[in-house]
Amino acid sequence: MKIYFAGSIRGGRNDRELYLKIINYLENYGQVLTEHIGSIEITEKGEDGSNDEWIYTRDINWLKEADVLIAEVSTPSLGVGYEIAFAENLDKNILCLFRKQNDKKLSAMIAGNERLNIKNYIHFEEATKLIDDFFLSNFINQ
Ligand code: 6K6
Repeated sequence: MKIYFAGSIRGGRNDRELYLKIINYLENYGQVLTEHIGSIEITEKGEDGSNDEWIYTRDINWLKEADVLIAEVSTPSLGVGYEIAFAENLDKNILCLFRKQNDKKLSAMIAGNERLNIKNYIHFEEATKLIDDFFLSNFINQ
């Protein structure tokens, strides 16, 4: 199982530690192609001298290769939104995890799409249960 995990980078890194925990949990189910999303070395500023064209090409190739896309969508990110639309067009299985906080609302362009599997949670433990349910219903119970 190849898993593409998507989480905000230039959209803001406030949830980075949560991404890392989710990535570690996802490794129970397969290979996470995008482990770096949880890395403390990747900041929203991009001071690592990254080459955008190289990153885009690599990430699109990984998306094509992936069996599933798990997107943490609580921090709004153009890149994550793009990846969700791209994966939808490739007919990938998609799980979007949205952490409920105050009255922040998910973009209608994600929340209103019936083809996306959008799940709300508050604590990390609930997210792990949602991940279990996703893999059970899409791959194990078939
Ligand atoms: C370092 C500092 C800034 O950027 C970097 C390295 N950049 C990226 N490396 C790997 N994946 C990236 C990078 N920038 C965006 N992505 C992809 O887009 C990831 O797969 C994320 O899921 C998503 C984040 O998009 P933004 O718009 O929040 O950056």
